[in-house]
Amino acid sequence: MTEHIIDPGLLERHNSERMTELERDYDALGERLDRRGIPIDVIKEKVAAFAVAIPSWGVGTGGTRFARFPGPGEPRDIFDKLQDCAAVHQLTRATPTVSLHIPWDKADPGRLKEEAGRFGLGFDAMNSNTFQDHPGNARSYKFGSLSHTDAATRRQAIDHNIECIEIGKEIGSKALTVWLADGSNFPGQSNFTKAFERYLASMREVYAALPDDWRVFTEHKIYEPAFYSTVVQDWGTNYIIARELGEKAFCLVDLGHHAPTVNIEMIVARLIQFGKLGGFHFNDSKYGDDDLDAGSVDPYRLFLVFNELVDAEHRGVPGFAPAHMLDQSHNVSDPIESLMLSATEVQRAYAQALLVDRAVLDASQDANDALMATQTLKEAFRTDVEPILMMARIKAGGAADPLAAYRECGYRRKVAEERPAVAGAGGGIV
Ligand SMILES: [Mn+2]
Repeated sequence: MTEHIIDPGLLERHNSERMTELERDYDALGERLDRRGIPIDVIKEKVAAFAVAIPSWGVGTGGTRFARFPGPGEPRDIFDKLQDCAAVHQLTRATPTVSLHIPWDKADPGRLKEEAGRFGLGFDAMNSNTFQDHPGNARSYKFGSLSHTDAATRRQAIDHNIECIEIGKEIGSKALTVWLADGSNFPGQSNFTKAFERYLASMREVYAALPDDWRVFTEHKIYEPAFYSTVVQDWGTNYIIARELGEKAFCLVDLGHHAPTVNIEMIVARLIQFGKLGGFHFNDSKYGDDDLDAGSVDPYRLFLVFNELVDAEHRGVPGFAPAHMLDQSHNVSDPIESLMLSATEVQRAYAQALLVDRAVLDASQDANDALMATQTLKEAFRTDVEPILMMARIKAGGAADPLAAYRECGYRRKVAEERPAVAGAGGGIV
């Protein structure tokens, strides 16, 4: 029996107050979609089955390199974080798994599994951390980790990644995500070729420790914290890594890890075409790796990414199963509110992409009818799919309006009383 974080009676009232209007809106949208040959219930079922993982670090208030302004009721440890994740999932029904970050979330695996199980949560990809020094580490990562010039430092980083796999095995995770901060700040500081050779050699050892049913996701990032060069800086390098390592290695696309003008949806298409798309870290950005809420700045770009995913789904690409994760830093909003809305925005982009008339799009592309092709995408993007999202959530036991229900239930006030303010709860940005 799953424990509820938020009173089910409150949710029932919340939903029943909105049901009459929602049914009318849903039927009206259903009629419109019917004219386009789209059965609304099929879209609703697909949306209901769509899930996105929450990063454990996302429920704490984030920060910048200047400061962090903690909010009330910050989670004190991974068990508080799991509780916050459960609140997000109960209201949205879209976030059944949590992605852990080691060593920030290190705890007894048995207890982790038990606590997550209480709330019906599972564990998504494990995230390793070799971008900062941890107490007890013999070697420093100041000048790198998996690609460090010093073999003993590389060893420490390799062992840490293997430890993440070992913990993950005990709690039911099936993937390891490796984001590498290694790079250089000065021209000449690092030999590009040697650094990449060392990285590949290290990753081969990590790869060898993967169980057969696991995947490893490597995450590229153009810059930061290194500002001149980064070892895994772009999708081309990432593709080479996945190809070099083997069939369990895939590329992870963090939407914020590209230059502002880069065509991310095309990268997604390329990785799908060559069987190396592992998954996503969803977020949004204006300038760099801003880690803003998914869909908050450029919802059309998010839609265009999902257009590629639905295209692959539609074509039945073999083995196509990308992992969906949020990776955001919430500096000025309540992290639970941001995570709920972001999960909803990702679902929205998926629902809109499902509405694209693929036959018309194909025909327009073949006929070089540029305007009709782009209008076909716009028609889907302009469709207000909110009634579908609401109905899918309610049917799954969530809230019609997660934000309103969350504010109504007083969860933040309650945990603020239970959790005295703590410093450094690990609102990381990766
Ligand atoms: Mn990321």
